[in-house]
Amino acid sequence: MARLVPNSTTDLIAATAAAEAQLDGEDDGFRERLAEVLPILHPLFAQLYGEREDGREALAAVVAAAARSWRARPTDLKQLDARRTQHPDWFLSEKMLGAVCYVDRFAGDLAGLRDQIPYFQELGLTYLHLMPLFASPEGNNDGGYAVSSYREVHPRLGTMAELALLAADLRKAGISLVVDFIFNHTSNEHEWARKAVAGEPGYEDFYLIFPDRTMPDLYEQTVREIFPDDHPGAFVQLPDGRWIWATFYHFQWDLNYANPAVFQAMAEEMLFLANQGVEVLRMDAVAFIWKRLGTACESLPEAHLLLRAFNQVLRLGAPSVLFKSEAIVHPDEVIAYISPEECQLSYNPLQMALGWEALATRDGRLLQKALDERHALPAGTSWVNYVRSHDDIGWTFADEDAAALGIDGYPHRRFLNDFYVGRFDGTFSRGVPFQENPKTGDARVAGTTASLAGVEAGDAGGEDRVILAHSLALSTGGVPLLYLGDEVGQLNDYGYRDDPAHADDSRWVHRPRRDEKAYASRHDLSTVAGRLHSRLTQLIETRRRTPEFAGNALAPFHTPHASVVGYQRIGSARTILVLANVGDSEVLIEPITLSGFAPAATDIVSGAEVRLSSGLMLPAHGFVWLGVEPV
Ligand code: OTU
Repeated sequence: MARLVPNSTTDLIAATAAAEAQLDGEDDGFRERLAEVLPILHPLFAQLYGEREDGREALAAVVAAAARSWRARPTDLKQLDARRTQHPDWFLSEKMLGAVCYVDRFAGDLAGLRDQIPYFQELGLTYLHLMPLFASPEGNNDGGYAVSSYREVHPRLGTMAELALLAADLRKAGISLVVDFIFNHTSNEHEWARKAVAGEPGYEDFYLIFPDRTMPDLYEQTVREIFPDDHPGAFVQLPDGRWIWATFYHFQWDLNYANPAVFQAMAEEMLFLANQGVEVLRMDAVAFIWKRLGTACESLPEAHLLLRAFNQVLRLGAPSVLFKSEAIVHPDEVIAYISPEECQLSYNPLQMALGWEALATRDGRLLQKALDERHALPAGTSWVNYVRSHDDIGWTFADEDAAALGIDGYPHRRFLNDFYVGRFDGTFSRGVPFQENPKTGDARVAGTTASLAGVEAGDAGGEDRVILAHSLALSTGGVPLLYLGDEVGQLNDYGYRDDPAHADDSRWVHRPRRDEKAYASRHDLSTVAGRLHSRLTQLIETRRRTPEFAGNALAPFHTPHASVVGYQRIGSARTILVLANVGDSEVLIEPITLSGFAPAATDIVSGAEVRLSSGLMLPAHGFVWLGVEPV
């Protein structure tokens, strides 16, 4: 064995030879890509694994795996690779629309999901995130986020062959399949986990196992508790008395990426999924993948190096696949994962949380500040904007942004938690607390969009708030992502409390099964489902025919009203001006505020003419998407 040496030609020659052995004379562009990728991948490996004897072997093995995977890659996927290389900005189109669902909760199994493709087309979806569908332990498995095999679909849902067929069918329908790459941890039932615990050579070092509390105690001086309801700290004890790193549930064991064999093994799983037709990998819990004593063990520089290295492996073996970052952390950290070389897509947890913050406070200033100062992204990348996900809502805004508006972050978060879990007098929200930590006062909120927005409580503004929240996700830029069920106003499902596998995880309150009745009445305007569905689909259709909504670029637009959020999507021929009122009373936007635009404007949702010279009345929880021209 030899060490990786920065700039060493011997390393490059060894890696190239390993690839050649797999290519066996075939190419299809692989060699050209290898020539571009190796000078990037090799230094990344040297930085990550330079101290280890086996780093160099892992590099050669990874490159060989990519070559093998490329040879096995189905022709239609190679054609997709070629198309996407020609149009790398495909995901920035105004026609992009995403949705997310659990296979079992929405459609029973993969076959049932396939039957929903006509509905997905009716909605106009181009991106479908299926929640984790891999083999996982029985009982609580964190909604599938504890993976026992990345190569097996959970038998209850179907088979890997069915998943590949589904991916192809979705692709034919213009929909990109997105699945999670849960790469921070595996379940305790994964083959690697069993072998690691048994001390099988080659696997002892796949996880972080310590003989006693010495190291865990040291680490725990600086790491956060993520799921304190499950276990304190970041470690759990094994039956033999040793301690293993488990950031999330006790059955989710963190992988040890300081071991190059772990990178190699996971790169192979990633390439495998890419060849099933997965077009976007949602990179779960990216912030946690590297640990160093004395730090928070979150968002360390190596986490970025790892993502870059994984990305290069994809460039070799499955060039069209994109990464979506799941970092629900401080906005400075979220943005650091977004670049063409790292994650091309990212959840926008700040906009999501501040949309809710604005609705609770009836004050849009913190959201406006985020749109003004924290929305811009590098070229070739995009936000995924959403109203809520399968997870809790955490108040991840920057304290310094709040302070600039005279808001103290800590009590503000407490207020928001109280408001959304229904502990605040006069609240319209029916949420449930998630992972309340009495030690830190930290908590997060669970609930469906309709329940959090006031529909469940029967609040008069409930439906308007649901639409207003979606208007934000559909108009600020990037890929909008719907949680299926929200478009028909599904309410909280308290039944999770009776299911032993779910009772301790309140996020199940907002993961209801598909409500057949609500879907059946989606065209009936006398129902909540019908009204929400009709208003929402009208916005979706408007977005799709409005090229100004492509990409992420947004210019602020300020009014003198604290409850009004404003921004412009500037196109080549005209501008779309969006104004939204998060308050409970109507607001008149004065003519002077709008005097920079020609008096004749169009409400692009209804098609109505609007005379800006008379000012503009925004109803409570109301908004407009206006086609305007500068004077
Ligand atoms: C993710 O979320 C998933 O989205 C969750 O559903 C999983 O439970 C978890 O990882 C473990 O796989 O703590 O409450 O960014 O907020 O990664 C959600 C930090 C979570 C975490 C996030 C995590």
